[in-house]
Amino acid sequence: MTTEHVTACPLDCPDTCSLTVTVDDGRIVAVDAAAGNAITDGFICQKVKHHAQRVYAPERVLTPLVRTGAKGAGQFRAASWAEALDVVAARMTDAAERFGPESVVPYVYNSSAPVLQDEVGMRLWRRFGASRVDHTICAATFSVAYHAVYGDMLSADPRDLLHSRLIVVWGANPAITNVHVAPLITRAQREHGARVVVIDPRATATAKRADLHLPIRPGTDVVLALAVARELARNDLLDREFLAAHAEGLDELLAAAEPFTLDRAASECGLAANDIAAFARDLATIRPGLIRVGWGLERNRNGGSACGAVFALPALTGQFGVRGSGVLASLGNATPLAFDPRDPDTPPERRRARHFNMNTFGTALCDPNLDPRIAVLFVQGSNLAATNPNQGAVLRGLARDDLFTVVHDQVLTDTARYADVVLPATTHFEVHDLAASYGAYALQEVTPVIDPVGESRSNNEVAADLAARLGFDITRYDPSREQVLARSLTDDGTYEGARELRADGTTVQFRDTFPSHDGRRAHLAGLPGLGAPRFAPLDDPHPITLLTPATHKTINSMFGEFQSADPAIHMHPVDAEARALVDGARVRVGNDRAQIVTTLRIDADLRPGVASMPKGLWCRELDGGLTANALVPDTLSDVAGGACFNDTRVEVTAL
Ligand SMILES: Nc1nc2c(c(=O)[nH]1)N[C@H]1C(S)=C(S)[C@@H](COP(=O)(O)OP(=O)(O)OC[C@H]3O[C@@H](n4cnc5c(=O)[nH]c(N)nc54)[C@H](O)[C@@H]3O)O[C@H]1N2
Ligand SMILES: Nc1nc2c(c(=O)[nH]1)N[C@H]1C(S)=C(S)[C@@H](COP(=O)(O)OP(=O)(O)OC[C@H]3O[C@@H](n4cnc5c(=O)[nH]c(N)nc54)[C@H](O)[C@@H]3O)O[C@H]1N2
Ligand code: SF4
Ligand SMILES: [Mo]
Repeated sequence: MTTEHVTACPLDCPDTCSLTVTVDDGRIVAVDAAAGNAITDGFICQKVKHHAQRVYAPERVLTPLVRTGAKGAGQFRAASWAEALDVVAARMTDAAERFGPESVVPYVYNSSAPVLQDEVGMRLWRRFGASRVDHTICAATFSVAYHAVYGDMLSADPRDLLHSRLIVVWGANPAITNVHVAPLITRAQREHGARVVVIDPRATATAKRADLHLPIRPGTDVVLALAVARELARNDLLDREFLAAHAEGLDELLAAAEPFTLDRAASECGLAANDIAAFARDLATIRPGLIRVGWGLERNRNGGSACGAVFALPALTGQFGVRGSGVLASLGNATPLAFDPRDPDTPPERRRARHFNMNTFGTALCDPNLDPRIAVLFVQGSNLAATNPNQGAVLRGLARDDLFTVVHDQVLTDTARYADVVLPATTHFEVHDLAASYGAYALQEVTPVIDPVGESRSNNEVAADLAARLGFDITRYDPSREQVLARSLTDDGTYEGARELRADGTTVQFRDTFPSHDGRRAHLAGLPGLGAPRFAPLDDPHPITLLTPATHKTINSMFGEFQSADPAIHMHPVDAEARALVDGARVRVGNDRAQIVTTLRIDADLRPGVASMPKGLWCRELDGGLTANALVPDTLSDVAGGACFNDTRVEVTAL
């Protein structure tokens, strides 16, 4: 019998589509768009159109597994849940007794899981007294910078792009990463003559259609933003009335901007001075104007000051208060859901635990002097072997004989291959939950459309199973949907209320939503370090900056099971010629951390000095088993300990 079900896509993508899933005889046969969602607007991405292939992929984990071969070899035998959970609970208890509970580390990310899938686990890990892993790998830098300038002010609504006459796309690639925003930009251009400015080192699809493309040198966005601020001030283009009423820190911002003349910015950013001047004029004179800030610019040593300076620009020109104006950032704070992970049973001495930064986790895993050393690692909703910086250290750490690793995942990822015990996880087609969006005003219901595949269990079920084995009062860890929801909703945020969230599509900044700082004022110079950008020494022995942007084939590393992005390195013709390299050549890409071998693609869409490889590759896609992440440094951004993926320097040589 064939049935159709409506659900939502909770994957780590801003769009959060409404889905129609066709099920035949208990199996998913098709996934497509569901009606009634203005953002989804009748289509979904090609990845999720083929999501059934992933649900039934040969890599899908169907039963608990216990390792039989060497770590990393991916050799396992099937085990029962009872056996697997007994072993995990025993290892956790043993580690806690011998080294203290902080020797147990839950590396739990779950950015592609429905929102409530963390609820039971968050309280369990705190009750246990485990170490914590801070979510710094993505958006931490961006978020801290946004908060410093605007506090809790909500993002502009992406649907308002149709009202914009100026659209600035800064360090974002909507045609790939936010596919329902790209057509809104094109419509604004075609139907309303909106002017589009794209600031990106690569000529993305959006950049190619833009009226002005500023192919900025990576990591210099703070210089560009400050030079624009200075230019606005010098040409009397500041909106003094708006600034007096709604902002603080103007003098500080302009003081930080003072050294960055047009000429200096042109030389640091690798842009034409008159393009920078034209951009400044556009910001002041074309209204309403909206800036879509992506995550490309946060991922380097200057990421925080860059985001902070960019976020301040629309305030300088008063681009707020009407539909089609403002900053399109993350809507992650728009959903009135909040769970309180402070379990009332948590003993006071366990309320403070040691924290790890995700971006330096490989080094931590390998560190023999850590006190206590990491003895038990529980990974859930992350494929850190493929997605973390400094992949070499991550893999060395995962290979440690004295480390006991548990991976709860849907498929046998690169990380799972190193596990002692693998636990099979449900997909969002198998659970009842919620999908909260970071790119749209929508909270949607995720409904189970099929039974759990194999013996897979949800995150909340696994946490409850462990709580029971660890001897905790299991009534507090009830994983049923009713109990999880009851514990998760804020007083004023009923689920029904949340679903109606801004259904009229009008969240206009400085009209419906304001900065949460005192007096509801923006803090233009809210971040320390603004104006003191950190640059690489000119004699860097590895002169090429390697970017690793998202691709249309995968969401991070998901879907790599059946459709990998091409692992080739793309390089500008000038750089290839200087190294006597031809298209299709096998090349070595290396720096002090690693050497990897791949194929060269000559690509004039890059700026000279910049190369690109896809993010999210599985290790098996490259001879030698290391991806671009082996080249990525585990240095941190200037605020929030953010990742520096786009601050990778390499040299490329013929093999
Ligand atoms: N198809 C698909 N969609 C996704 C994802 C995916 O993997 N695949 N991932 C999701 C996730 S987790 C995230 S965080 C978002 C990311 O969404 P985006 O931020 O849009 O994606 P990125 O590809 O990381 O980077 C965007 C652009 O930044 C540019 N860039 C790199 N360095 C710099 C710089 O220093 N300055 C400037 N101005 N630009 C720079 C890159 O060339 C790239 O075109 O996408 C989400 N959507
Ligand atoms: N080189 C480079 N690397 C990057 C980036 C970059 O720009 N360049 N970007 C980074 C970014 S933006 C991000 S967000 C990170 C993401 O990094 P990861 O979080 O490692 O992302 P994924 O590879 O998608 O891994 C998520 C895993 O969660 C599993 N999963 C999904 N839903 C569930 C669930 O309900 N339960 C359980 N148990 N498992 C589930 C999936 O099967 C998948 O294996 O990667 C970062 N890595
Ligand atoms: S991954 Fe993004 S674009 Fe694709 S279906 Fe899910 S929400 Fe929509
Ligand atoms: Mo991300």
